Amino acid sequence: MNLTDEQLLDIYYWMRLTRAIDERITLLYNQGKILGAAFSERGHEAISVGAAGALEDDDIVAPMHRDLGAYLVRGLPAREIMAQHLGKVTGTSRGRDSNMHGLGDLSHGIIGFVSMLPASLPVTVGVGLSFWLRDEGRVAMTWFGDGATSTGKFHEGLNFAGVFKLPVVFICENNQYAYSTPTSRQFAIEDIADRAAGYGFPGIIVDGNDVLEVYEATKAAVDRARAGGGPTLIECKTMRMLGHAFHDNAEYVPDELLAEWEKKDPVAQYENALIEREVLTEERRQEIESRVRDTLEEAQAFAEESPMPDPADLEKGVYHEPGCYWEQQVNSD
Ligand SMILES: Cc1ncc(C[n+]2csc(CCOP(=O)(O)OP(=O)(O)O)c2C)c(N)n1
Ligand SMILES: [Mg+2]
Repeated sequence: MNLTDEQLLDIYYWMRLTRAIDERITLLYNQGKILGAAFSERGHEAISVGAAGALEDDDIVAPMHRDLGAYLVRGLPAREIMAQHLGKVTGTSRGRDSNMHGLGDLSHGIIGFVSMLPASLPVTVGVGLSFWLRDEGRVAMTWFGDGATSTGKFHEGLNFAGVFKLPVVFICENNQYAYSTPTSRQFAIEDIADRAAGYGFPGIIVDGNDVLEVYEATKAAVDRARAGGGPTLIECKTMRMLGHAFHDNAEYVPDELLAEWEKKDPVAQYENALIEREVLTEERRQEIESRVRDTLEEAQAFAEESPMPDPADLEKGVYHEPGCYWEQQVNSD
């Protein structure tokens, strides 16, 4: 591991910021300020931050609904993420949605998240294909859950990437549940990583609660992809610590399982490791915490002060074919 102390602390900052925003979103949801559903990524911070941190600026990512840290690490401002959750015009979808759906910004190399899972996966493979055809030395990365691996898009996407040795890194967040479906009802194998062999490239298993392990494995996969070695599937083992979304109390998840994983909380675990290595002093911890708080409060204030979208703009930014059924309806009024 050749990360400097400052880089290690930078990772800590992103993990703390991710957790703080996640907790604030929970609070805002409970206060009824979030329109529609909202998702928590609690327990997934090591995967989103660790994997996104292994990329270069001009690489492209397609994160999903439990990857708040990836959006932040890639430079999407916290204030836009907060505005998105409050359905404000300053959010990334300009008020057309009010949670992770629609989160994205190509100016930060982030493909907008689409809720049909895993719709972003074949798109990421397409991005990898364009990088490969143009010999650009860039890498595409996408995240998806254990449930997403049962879909045709996953198998077709991985197969295509394997055949052409595309520069793509697949990050699977195996959090043991897809809504209420446990992995034992999802697939008949133990490890999703085994599936990569069927497509002719490596499948690796990492502790998804250990940010440095996620970072190291991802960095190796990214370097390999950039050098023309082809794709890698990285299965990050973790646990979904809350319900599928906040409306789901997840009573189908055994308490003992949650208690066991709570002890492996990725943020607390990393903080303790940095303290033990004497990288994180109390002074630095307080300084980072105050930066996190400032960013969070500024983001929430910005979001709350932002206007709701103007109903007259409803059709702006929405694609429809000239002369299509929808346009005919509008014109016939
Ligand atoms: C094609 C499709 N089918 C069903 C859904 C509804 N749905 C949203 S998330 C989800 C579970 C996803 O589980 P997983 O892939 O394991 O990701 P996790 O939410 O656990 O992170 C389902 C069934 C959807 N969004 N898209
Ligand atoms: Mg899952």
